[in-house]
Parts: sequence; C-alpha cells; structure tokens
Amino acid sequence: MGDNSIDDTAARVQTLRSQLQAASYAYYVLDAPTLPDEVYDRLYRELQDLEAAHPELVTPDSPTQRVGEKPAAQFTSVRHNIPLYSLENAFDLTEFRAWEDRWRRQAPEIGQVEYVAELKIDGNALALTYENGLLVRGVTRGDGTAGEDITPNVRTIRSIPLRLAIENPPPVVEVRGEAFLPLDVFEQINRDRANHSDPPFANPRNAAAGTLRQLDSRIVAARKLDFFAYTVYLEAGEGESGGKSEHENPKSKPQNLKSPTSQWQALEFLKSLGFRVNPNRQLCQSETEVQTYFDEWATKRTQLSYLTDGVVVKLNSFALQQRLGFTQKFPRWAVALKYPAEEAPTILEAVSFQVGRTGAVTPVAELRPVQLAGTTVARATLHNADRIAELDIHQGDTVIVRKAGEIIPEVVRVLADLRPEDASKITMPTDCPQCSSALVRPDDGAVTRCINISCPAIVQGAIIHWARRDALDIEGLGEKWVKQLVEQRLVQSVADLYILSEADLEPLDRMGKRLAEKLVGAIAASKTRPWAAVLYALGIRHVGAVNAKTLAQNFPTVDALGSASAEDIETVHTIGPEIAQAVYQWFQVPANQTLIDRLRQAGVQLASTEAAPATGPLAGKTFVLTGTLPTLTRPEATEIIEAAGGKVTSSVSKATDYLVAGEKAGSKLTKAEGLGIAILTETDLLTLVKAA
Ligand code: 3BA
Repeated sequence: MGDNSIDDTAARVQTLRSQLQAASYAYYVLDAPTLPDEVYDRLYRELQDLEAAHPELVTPDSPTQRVGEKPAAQFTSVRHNIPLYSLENAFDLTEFRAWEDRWRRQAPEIGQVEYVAELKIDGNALALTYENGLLVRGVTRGDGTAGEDITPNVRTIRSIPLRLAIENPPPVVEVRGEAFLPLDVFEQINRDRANHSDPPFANPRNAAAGTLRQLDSRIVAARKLDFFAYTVYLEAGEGESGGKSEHENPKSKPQNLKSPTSQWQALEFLKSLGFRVNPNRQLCQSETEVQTYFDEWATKRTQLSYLTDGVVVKLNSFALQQRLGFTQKFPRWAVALKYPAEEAPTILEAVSFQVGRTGAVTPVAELRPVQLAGTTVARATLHNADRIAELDIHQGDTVIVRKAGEIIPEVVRVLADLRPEDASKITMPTDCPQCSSALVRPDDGAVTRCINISCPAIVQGAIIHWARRDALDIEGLGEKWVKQLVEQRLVQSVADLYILSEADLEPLDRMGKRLAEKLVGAIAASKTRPWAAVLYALGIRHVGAVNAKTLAQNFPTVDALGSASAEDIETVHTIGPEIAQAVYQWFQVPANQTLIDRLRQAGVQLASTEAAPATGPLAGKTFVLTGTLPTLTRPEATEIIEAAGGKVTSSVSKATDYLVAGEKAGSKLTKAEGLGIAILTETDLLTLVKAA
C-alpha cells in the first residue's frame, strides 16, 4: 500500500468517526436521532474494519472504544482533588426556610438572590476527568474524599462524551453528575434476574451502583446506564478546593473560553461540552418560585423515565457560593428538598409462599389494601427467608410498605410495638406449598427452593415461560389452561405439549372444540420458532433472551452447545463464566437430555436454519472461532464469514479449513495445530474476505 492510500484510509477513519460521533450525540444526548440504525451500524462496521486492518489508527475517543473490556481484577481507589460534598436535606418547606435563614444570618449583606432548581436524580455521583479534552478517568463518589476508578465502565455510558465537544479545551476539566438507570432498563434487568432466580435489585439506584461496580465492563455496556451532568471544574488541579479554581487563574485558560460564573451558565456550558444536562431545571427569583417548582414536579416527576427523589436548590452566583463556602460536610449554598418517600402503614393479614418456575420460593405479604403512589397495594414481597427473620414479622403486624417508581411493593419495616398479643411468628415453610416435597436452601444462597422437577408449580411456570411471546410464542396458552393441563397430568414437561390432541384438550373446563383446535394449531406452529427462542424457552439459569441469541449464533445446533465445555462457551463475547457454567451443567442433567431428545422428535427447531449462500469468496470453507478476537465479537465474525459464503462450526475436526484464533485460545488451537489446519488472526480473516 502506498502512502496515499494510507492517508486516504486515515481520512476515511476520521470522517466515519465524526459522523458516528455526531449521530451518537444526537441519539443519546439530544434524544433526537439523525441516522437510521442500519446506516449507523453500517458506518460503525466500516470503521471497525478499517481499525482492525490499521490498528495504528485506533484512538481512545473512537466510537468503537466503548464496548467494554475483559474483567478487571479489582478497582483502585483514587483520591478526589476536590472532595464531593454531601447535600443537606430539607424534608419540607419549613426546613427549606430554616436553611435559607441560616445562610442569611451568616451573610447578612446578601440581598435578593437567584436560585437554580434542578431535579435530584436518584442515581450515583461520578467524577469524570478530561485531559486535553480526552476522557481519562471516571471515579465513583465513594466517601466523598476518595472513590473507585471505574473508567472502563464509564466509557460504556453513551451519553458521556469520550472527547469534549469544544476546540482548545483547558488541559484538565472535571465534570460531575449523576449516573442512573432508566426505569425501563431497571425493570428489564429485574425481570431477567427473576427469570434466573437472581434476587432483584431493590431500586434503580442500587442497580446502577451494582452495575458501575461490575468488574466486567462488557456487562456494564449491556446495561444502558445514562448520565446527567451538573458540575464542571476547569483546570481542576492538584490541591485546589471546591469552586475556587475557575476564578483564580484566568490567564492560563485559552482566550476563547468564557468560564461560567453561575450554576445556570455552568449547566449551559456542560451542554456545549457535549453532556446531557437535565432539561427540567429552572431559575427561581424567590422562595415562592422554588416552592412552585417543587410542587409542580411532585406530580410531573412520576411521568419521567428515571427516578428523582427531590429537588436540588443552589445559589446561582458562583461569587455568592464562594462567599458562603462549606461546612465540614455540605456546601452552605445548596440544599436537597426531598419528596416524601412513598411509604404507608397497613396490616399484614397473611403470608403466602409462591413457587416460581425455577423452584424459588418467595414469601408474599397479603395486606389490608392501602393507597400508595396512586395505586392500591394488597400484596408486597418479603423477598426471602433471611428477610422474614430480619423483620421478625408476625401475622397481624402493622407494617410499612413502600413503592417507588414501578418497583414491586415491599415490606420495609414492622412496627413491633403495635403487635397484637399472641400473634404468631411467620417462618419459611420446610415443605413445598405445592407438592409437599422438602425444600432446600444452599448454605451460600438466600433462595429457598423446591427441587422436585415434577412440582406442579415448577412445571406450570416452565410451560408459561415456554409459551411466552419472545420464547415459543404459543398464542392462547395462558395460565388457566396450563393450570388445568398440569393438574390433570396431561402435561408434565414442555415436550408433552407436542403430543396433545384436540380430544385431550376438549374436555377441559371452558375449552370446547373450537379453542382446542386453535390451541393444537398454535402449538404446532411453535415448531418453526428459531433455535435461539427455543434455547431461551428452556429456562436455563442466566440465559435470558439476549444471551440465548448470542449462544445460538455461536452454537448453531443443540448438539454443538450440548457437547461444548464450559470453557468453550465462555469464549463467546458477553458470555461470562457464571452463564457458561450454568449452560454446561444444564446439559449434563440426564432429564434435560431426555427433554432435548423428545423435543427433537416433536420437530422443534434445535438448529439455526439460515443457509449460507453458496457463493462468495469463502464459499465451501469451514471456519472455527476460538479465543477473544481483538475487535470483532463472535456473532460479528460469524456474520462476516457467513456473508462471504463460509460456514462456522463450533468444534475443530478434519473438515475444518481455518481456525480463527484470538487471545486466550485454548484446546481448539492445540487441536487445529495438531491437524495442520491453517490458523488465522482476525486481520488475516478480514484480509481473506477482502482479497478474494
Ligand atoms: N446536584 C446531586 N451535590 C448536586 C455540587 C453539589 C451537588 C449533589 C448533587 C454538592 C442530583 C452530592 C454528591 C456530589 C457532586 C458532590 C444534583 C444532584 N449538586 N442535581 C451542590 O441530581 N442527584 N450530590 N456530586 N459533588
């Protein structure tokens, strides 16, 4: 390649980067998409390919550098140059007035002031450092003095720019704000966790905190965190303290930069740097305007896609902020005006124990109905045996239930003083409430389980999961039919569905001939659902719809997956050791093997059906992928090979033409070398696709 074409490539890479960056900003920060997904994906792929072929052109602010890295061993603790103070709370307007009186007494010369009212996002504070415009560090708040360096995780947050959007940025810029999980993402995570019998996160803030502290940033990338910025320090350097830096040394700043002198300007400035800034802010000229804003958002906030727990009120002028300064813990110029938590007292009438499809037994409080956050709550979760013991909960107790956002209500406290005499203590049952077999609880787990695979509750749950829209999509197979089918022992496993006849179904209560006919048809139609959906439907722990799709792409047949070792499975990008182990173990259980055999007989799809095109540069060639490739995920590499007419299989044999090996390649590499099979790097592969 001549110099010219290198230059051309560099220029193209630059163009792609700015196009992708602009589209991503429009999508994630402005919430106003400019490019269709397909176009974005095509440009992204082109950039990825160019970078793979020219690793020297990769830069840390490239849109490809957000995907996450392999697990870190642990995070390191970093001291904040400027501490992150806490916010003083005011729980009502009287307390807000008391706060105002206090600072006025301290600075009696100050007359009328302007406040900035911001929504208080219920998330986790982060401090982001930019050096020469590039994001170099992201640190949690920690105790305010020192936090954890979680830079790889921060890089996955799409609304955080990897490079500041201004020319000639100051050498060091520190931006602070709140990382949070949108409610729909939070709910999806908890649904997935429930499906895998993992304990749910109590609220979006805990889920965000847990996500930010994930050692595997690939998991973080999948969780879609978001970020609102609210503080910026220019030239935040060693030893400087809060709020001072921007006024003391104006000369060393680039001439064209106008430093903000108020919180309102700072928020506008953060927007110009490329950050997402919460749009629902307001300048208030009086305490009354603060009150109006607070009242207005008390209801409007319930419509937002993220949780807020109050309003942060800040003196607008930086000069006044500086005049007031800080106490040991708080800035004197800011206060958090909190909304009351959505809690209410009621009476615990009984506790029932639900058995889920994984056998997990969940205690559920049956409550005297109570109004909470606009809905009537009659049931609340008690989570698990530990929680019951901790609460020391008794029948008839007065309990406090809480509901925040869309979260399942929970019992948070017991008012033991109000307990009726001789109330009986609630304990976890020793036997399954559905099938009476003994429940087990592993020493290391919070979850109590029924392990009888024929337990009607488990079978019912498994069938309902199997019939879900995103699984086998069996229309009409709802709870009332499943219950009868299981009770009458017509169905004891999902495989039994496929031998049901209309005559079997017709006698069911309220079924009739027409419905029976429809249902048999719907069950038959489910046989064409793709292998990925079937894999998801099997209900293997940790295998939600997304993981199932990834696994199905990398293991195109049930036999390939069933014969893979946990290590093989783990080499797939985004599949961690816990998932890999769960899949491997599932296939080792003889009853599960029998289930697969019966499904195969029934004609359910246990392999991918997309046939590779017979033409293309790689036509007729068989590839095996192993290890972690530098830029491509397994599904991406598979797609590239298949698009070029090649075939990807999971195990190395004499029929294999090429092994594409990445980092951490194991036994497959050894085997391929033994068989004399050609070994390719990712770059070799891409060259091969292009050259041919
Ligand atoms: N503004 C949280 N602190 C905030 C800068 C001060 C501040 C917050 C805020 C101290 C929000 C305390 C942790 C911290 C940066 C210290 C907000 C929010 N302002 N809008 C006044 O939305 N949760 N939290 N973060 N420094």
